[in-house]
Amino acid sequence: MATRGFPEGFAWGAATASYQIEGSVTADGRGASIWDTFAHTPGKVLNGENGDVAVDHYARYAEDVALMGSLGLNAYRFSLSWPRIQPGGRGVNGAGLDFYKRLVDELLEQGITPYATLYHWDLPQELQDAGGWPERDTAYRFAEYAQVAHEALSDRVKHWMTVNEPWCAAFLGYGSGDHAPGLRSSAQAVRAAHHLLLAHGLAAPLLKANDCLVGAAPNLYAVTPVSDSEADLDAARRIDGLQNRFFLDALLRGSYPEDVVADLEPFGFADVVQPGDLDLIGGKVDFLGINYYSRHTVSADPDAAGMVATSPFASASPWPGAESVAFVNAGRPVTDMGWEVDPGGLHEILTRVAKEYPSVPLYITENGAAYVDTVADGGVDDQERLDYIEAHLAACHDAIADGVPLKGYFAWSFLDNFEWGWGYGKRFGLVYVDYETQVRIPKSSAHWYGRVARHNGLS
Ligand code: LGS
Repeated sequence: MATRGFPEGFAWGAATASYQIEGSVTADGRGASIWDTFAHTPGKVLNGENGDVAVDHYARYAEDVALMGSLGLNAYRFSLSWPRIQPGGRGVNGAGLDFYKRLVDELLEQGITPYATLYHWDLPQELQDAGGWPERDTAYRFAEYAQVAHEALSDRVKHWMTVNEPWCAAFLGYGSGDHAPGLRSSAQAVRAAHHLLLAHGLAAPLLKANDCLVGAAPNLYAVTPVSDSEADLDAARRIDGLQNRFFLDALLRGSYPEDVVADLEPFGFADVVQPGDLDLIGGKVDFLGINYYSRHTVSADPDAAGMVATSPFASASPWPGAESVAFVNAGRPVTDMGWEVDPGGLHEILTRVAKEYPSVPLYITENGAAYVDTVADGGVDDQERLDYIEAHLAACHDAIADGVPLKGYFAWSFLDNFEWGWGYGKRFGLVYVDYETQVRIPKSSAHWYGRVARHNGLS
């Protein structure tokens, strides 16, 4: 097949998040985050695992960056740990900031462009003790933290993302309780969702200084009803509304979809939004990051084969007003998480966002798959992961051919790591990590992806 080239300057990267890889949770004055507390609470993470050591990236960052460089990546998306930079959620911890300065220096030396995410779910515990994201004040605290991080790093980091997957942070953290801080209240979850977006809106103008570009990274899904019955269509409208339109409309249009606002009325949503908030939130992005993994096929029949794999302990619903919607397996192959592989859904999301919210440069800020990996002869042959990424890159290529302004792709994840409620059992990395020895072994997918990056295209 002819080479399917990508536009010049395309960012070929991989992504990680602080709590999932860094370890060293008490080093250099780091404070505690809600994930430290949650992971140390029995029954919240499979096998009682936690991020205390993770993949020791805090100590091994230079080796990790060198490996990225040798594979051929030209971009890296990582997140900053808020409690390293502001232990307790206030002030400035120079030693914590120094780690990110060292990391960024190493990246630039390897010719790798840094893309920094400010909030990938590790809220300082003290801010949760004061109420966390359901409290409006947390958004103002976030803007202060963003300012501190920007001042220290914006000479060298030009791409900033405010919040990663605000849907997860709000609805899994405060609604279903599957993620930290583990609260189960739809009313608190909808407050959290708005305040995460407000945090974005307050921080974005500060982050633009020094010629920086600002984005956010919501997780979007293709959504289809299992039939075109009125009830299933309405189930799909509700899930699409909460998962996609709520965040897209707020970030890109400065409004919330009327139907979603109406659905959230019983949870007190109208009282959460203050005059002027949506003007602050809307239209502040220079680019939009999209995290894409799968499609939701939904049914209004609560007895339909339900499947929402957000945690091994999945309990309460993370969908206010759509608690009885069932998630149906539509028969596609699944990954080790049980999530269906649907690259067509990525093409659908990209073309939809480009059409309905035009003129915003897009990045795929996460895409990838967990599969069971086996080390044999010193290597890991992960053909299924390679196939998953290749199919999704082909979908990106098609979308670009259709006119979508896609500027880059970040595989989730660079390294195997702490997969939240699932602990270390689920491996998403391009690079295998032996958790006993911390030895890194690039999988076949890493070697292949590096070649794609070097050639700027699929062959
Ligand atoms: O490790 C996380 C990855 C893995 O899969 C990362 O920290 C998050 O930003 C992100 O949530 N990640 C992720 N998301 C996929 C969720 C898929 C749920 C699919 C349900 C299908 C019906």
